[in-house]
Amino acid sequence: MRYRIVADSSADLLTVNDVEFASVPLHIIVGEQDFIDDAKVDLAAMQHALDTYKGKTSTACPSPEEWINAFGEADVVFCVTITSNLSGACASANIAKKMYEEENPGKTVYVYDSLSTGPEMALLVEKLRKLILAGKPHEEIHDVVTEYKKHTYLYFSLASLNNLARNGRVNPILAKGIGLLGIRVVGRASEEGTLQPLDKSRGDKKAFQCILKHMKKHQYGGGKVIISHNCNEAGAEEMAAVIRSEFPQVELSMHGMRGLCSYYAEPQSVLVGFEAE
Ligand code: X90
Repeated sequence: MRYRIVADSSADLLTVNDVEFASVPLHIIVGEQDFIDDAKVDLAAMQHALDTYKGKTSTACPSPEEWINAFGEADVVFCVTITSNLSGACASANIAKKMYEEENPGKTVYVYDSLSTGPEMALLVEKLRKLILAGKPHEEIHDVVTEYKKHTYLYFSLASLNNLARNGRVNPILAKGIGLLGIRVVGRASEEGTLQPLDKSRGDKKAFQCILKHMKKHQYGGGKVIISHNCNEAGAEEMAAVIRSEFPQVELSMHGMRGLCSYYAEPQSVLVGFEAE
């Protein structure tokens, strides 16, 4: 049986070691330009276009056909999507699942609505990878991942909410003043899979302390952490140092965001996905 993991590009993953994996790109639309969020996207050119274009910009989720192409020939597909409350990607994946299963009797597609994005999706993918490599049957993998998902979280420090507000993903009133004088909004992916702002902080340092405080409220006890950043490697390092100062043994990785997350979590933003109780 061929098992495959498929995730949309908001997970920031292009490859996953030792297992079959495919990333399905979302699209970032800047005027006439369609930046397809795959391995070839020029992130600097995209940011430049965003900084200079005066008109409306937006994003688009993958079509069911794009998902089906990514399912390939696999017998079992584990498909991880960005939150269904802010994107059509999950609905589109569910249509693809139905079509794929109808056309290929005996094949199974599991769709996981992450109710989140970025690093939290990457944690789910990593869990799926481990279970596949351990040779577990797909029914068991599904049960374990469904349970695991209840114990993963995503917090953010955002340097601007402009693109989120302009595209109707947060209330425009919230967007005011964020980014000016280094003001960050700290918040999390809510249980419904929406942005839940919690605090405003001046500067990264305070924002990261605030994130650690929230992690501990979730009984964070040193579980795995994935940090992503948009042009803020120093910030990601600092967030990591804050966590390590209290949890020196933590298994932690960091990476730069790909296109979709970079569009909404604008430059200087940092996302933190973690496992807790
Ligand atoms: O379908 C589409 O066009 C994609 C729309 C995505 C909208 C939201 C993306 C959020 C990206 C922002 C910070 C983390 C928020 C987590 C909330 C669940 C990153």
